[in-house]
Amino acid sequence: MDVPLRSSAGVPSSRLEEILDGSDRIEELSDTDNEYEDMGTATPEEQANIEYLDSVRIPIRDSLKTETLKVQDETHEIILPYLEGNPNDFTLNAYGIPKLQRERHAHFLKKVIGDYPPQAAMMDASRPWIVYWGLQSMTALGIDIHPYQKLVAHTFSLAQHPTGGYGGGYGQLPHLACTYATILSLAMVAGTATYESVDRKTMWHFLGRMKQADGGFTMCEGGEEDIRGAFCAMVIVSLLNLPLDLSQDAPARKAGLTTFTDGLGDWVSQCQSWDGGISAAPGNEAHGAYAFCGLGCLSILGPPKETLPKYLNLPLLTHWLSSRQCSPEGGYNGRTNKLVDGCYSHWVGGCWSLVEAATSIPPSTQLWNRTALSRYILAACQEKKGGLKDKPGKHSDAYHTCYNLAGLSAAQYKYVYDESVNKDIGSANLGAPYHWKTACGYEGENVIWDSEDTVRGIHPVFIIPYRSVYECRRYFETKEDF
Ligand code: FPP
Ligand code: K
Ligand code: ZN
Repeated sequence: MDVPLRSSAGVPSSRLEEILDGSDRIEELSDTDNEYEDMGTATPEEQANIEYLDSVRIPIRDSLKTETLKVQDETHEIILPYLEGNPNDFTLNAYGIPKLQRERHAHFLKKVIGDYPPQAAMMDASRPWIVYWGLQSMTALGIDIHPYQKLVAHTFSLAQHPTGGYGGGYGQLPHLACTYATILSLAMVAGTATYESVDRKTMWHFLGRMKQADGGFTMCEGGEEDIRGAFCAMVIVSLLNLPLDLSQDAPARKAGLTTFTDGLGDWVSQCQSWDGGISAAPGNEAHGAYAFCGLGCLSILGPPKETLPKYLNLPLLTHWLSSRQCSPEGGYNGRTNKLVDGCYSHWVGGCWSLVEAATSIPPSTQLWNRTALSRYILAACQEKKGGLKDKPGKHSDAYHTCYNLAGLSAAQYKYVYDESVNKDIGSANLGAPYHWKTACGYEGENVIWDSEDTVRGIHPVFIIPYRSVYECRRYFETKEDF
């Protein structure tokens, strides 16, 4: 169907009705438009808001009445007031958009990293994640995390398992997700003693035990094999500069595999679904979080220009990714017919720099709307008490704070892959991801943030600061094997 890309203005109402399937939403849309036209006294900022909202009200409607459509409509109703006005009474920037509420978020993050009451015991196995999300959010806001260095190194030294890898805490079995969040946290706080606290040899054995005969990785011994495992394993092997050879006790050796990377690209390839997205494991439903894991894994296996087109159908993936941006909300959803959520600002928004590094899409091509995403994050996902969240009506948490801020960075900066970056490191063993840099911050007419609302640049594959990534790898490149 030929759907107008701009507002309902100028579209005959019979045509609109046809497009909107005669639902009561038509009345609402045209009423709202009339309201705007009648106002006449809008400030320039209000006028810009009105024009923006008009431009994203794309009335694509499913004619089938379902529960999905109902919650979708309810979600619009909850979110629109935050895009149209300022219900939180936040300070506004020069574009009439809530400023990044730095002090509120800093206050929230201090509590995230601090002590927990006894009721938090149920989250114990997620402790490495909470530390990672907290520290990464702080660095994105430019908060110095050095005061936490010793505490973080000590916390994780207790969670290291004698057989290799990290669990959620002392005595817990090692798990790839815990190990991933731990290594990223340790890389962020950095320092020789921190780096040296990692037992690379037992880590190498642990990762060897996760490698499967079909090329993928399980999350823990006897656990599920999915694309998180493929990504987490590559992040760890690469950052710690571990030998690529599988240990002799690795079960995948019995199937003839000899390295961590054997069969991995093909395994990721099988995770691309019929609609172009990427799923947790071959045959499953595509999801934004897994799309990022798949692209991240391939971007560590080699330069994105080589590995992405080799293992993925990129035009189909690009279509699927761009279909994740929700209208009129402006943020992303994680999968087809589901709701917008601030964490997908990163899981989907963060995919673009990896995809762009693999294709020759001219910079003028707008594959996604950075303005709309930033608006969603700043206007709808900031919690008054601090922290960022899924959507209005939800509470803020460390996870959504981390990934909203990472998504904001993806909207605000152009990250590029450039072989001439860090010529001294990354020449061997999964060295591709050490050649990224920030080309520029976005500016011009699509910018709706003040310079004070910009977050720090973030390494687009590892989602920690560039410096943390490069220093860590540089340190471990001085090691011969173990
Ligand atoms: C669905 O939740 C969410 C998933 C199926 C994926 C969750 C995975 C991650 C967040 C990423 C893991 C990444 C690493 C690196 C370990 P839902 O049904 O509640 O949400 P939805 O409706 O938005 O799909
Ligand atoms: K969700
Ligand atoms: Zn979420």
